[in-house]
Amino acid sequence: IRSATSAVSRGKFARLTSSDLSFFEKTIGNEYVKTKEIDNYTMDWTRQMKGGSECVLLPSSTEQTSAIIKYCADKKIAVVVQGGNTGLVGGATPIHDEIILSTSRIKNHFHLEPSSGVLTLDSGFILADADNRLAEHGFMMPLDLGAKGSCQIGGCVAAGAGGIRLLKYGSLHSHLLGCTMVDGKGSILNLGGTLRKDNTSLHAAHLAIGSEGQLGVVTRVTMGVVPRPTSILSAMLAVSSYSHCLRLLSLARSKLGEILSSFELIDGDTMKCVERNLPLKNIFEGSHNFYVLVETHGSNADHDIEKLNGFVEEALGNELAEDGVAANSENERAHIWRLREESPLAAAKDGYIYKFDVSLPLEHFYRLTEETREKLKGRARVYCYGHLGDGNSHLNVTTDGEDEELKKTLSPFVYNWVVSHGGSISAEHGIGQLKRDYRSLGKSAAEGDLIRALKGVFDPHGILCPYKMIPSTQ
Ligand code: S2G
Ligand code: ZN
Repeated sequence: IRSATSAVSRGKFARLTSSDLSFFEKTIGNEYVKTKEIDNYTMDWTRQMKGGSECVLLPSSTEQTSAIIKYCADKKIAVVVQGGNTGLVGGATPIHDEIILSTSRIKNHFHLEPSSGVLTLDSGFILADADNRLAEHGFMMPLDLGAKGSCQIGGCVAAGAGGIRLLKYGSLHSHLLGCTMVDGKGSILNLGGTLRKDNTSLHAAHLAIGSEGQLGVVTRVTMGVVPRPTSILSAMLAVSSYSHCLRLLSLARSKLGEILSSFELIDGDTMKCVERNLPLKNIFEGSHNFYVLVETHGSNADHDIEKLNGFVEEALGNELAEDGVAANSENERAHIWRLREESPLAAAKDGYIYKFDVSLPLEHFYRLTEETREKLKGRARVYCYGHLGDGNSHLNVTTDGEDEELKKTLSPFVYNWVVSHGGSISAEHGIGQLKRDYRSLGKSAAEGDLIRALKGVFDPHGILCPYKMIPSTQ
């Protein structure tokens, strides 16, 4: 277990008392105030960060959440907000003894307006469950990520989740229409609404996206959902060089156009790691330097199959790819995706892991991996997989033991490299505690002042998720 950031001293927050606990029990019911066996809440998904909360609260509504936050603001009790706890930067787990407010039970309201395709749902709905409920009406959630089976829509909004279909459907900013948020004073803010077009004020609901619990607890989300594609096809290509991958991306955009939904990358070392650490076989004979995964979403299978096969044939024909296959069964499509979606699991099994989630201009995207591999030759293994179509690289580094010097030097090296090449130190995973020390890299002082001022408006007592993305105004 590591404290991911430089040691952050505990703020001037109250210590929990028995009268606090009895207030919480009176407000939400004894069984929803947990003080025992709470490791699954105090430890993050990577099992590498753990805090010392003494209690977990599970309110079932916006109103109960408001009563809790009002009380905590009054008593100066620090609170960390948690959805499905699937995050990768320790944003939803405590640093010290912040109490945990889980949105897991806030999942009563779910309303789809079928003619407009506008969905209003409570924040505790798990992404996959929401998507399954939409399927019955021919709709689909516009985002999909590996954690879909346990991440909650409120947490997706608060984390600014990206995932594997952002290329076609856009980010959550393309879909969020409104949200209910309980701010750090316990006030219930109903921001935005259900209209696709409402230009009557600042679009304050969008502040919730990527807010990481700093401004308030998202308890309800209103968003546009998308028509469920009746034709979903996937192909995988084996590629010799990164420049060929980029040319394949251009070819995919021109040949697949509006049906292109995903364009993912797995580099050769990652594929070898997948084959070594998981019972999963590469779909191609022999090893290649890169693998590209392409998915299309459309409404006419014949039309889509013709376009995808045409794309693969042209890629092979003009030698952009060394090998390529369009999956012709659901099993084959699932296998192709497992190779990509289980790359993180394979890397996690490879030793002590340093995970990155960076955005880079496409011309620099793979250079970072090459320079890191060069720098750490013989000392660490370096993997790269990710959403090439979005310019989002998941560089992962593993070592056999815990290399104390690397712990200190790798993140500064990677993050300074990324910022100096016009990139972002966090594409979709956020800042949390893991990247707290680098949050202002490449940012202007004026922007920092504005962000802190906004934090002060929403959370004047600084009780929400302290020690993380936004320095407290206290
Ligand atoms: C991905 C999630 C896991 C990881 O695979 O696209 O966002 O290892 C990641 O970063
Ligand atoms: Zn990702």
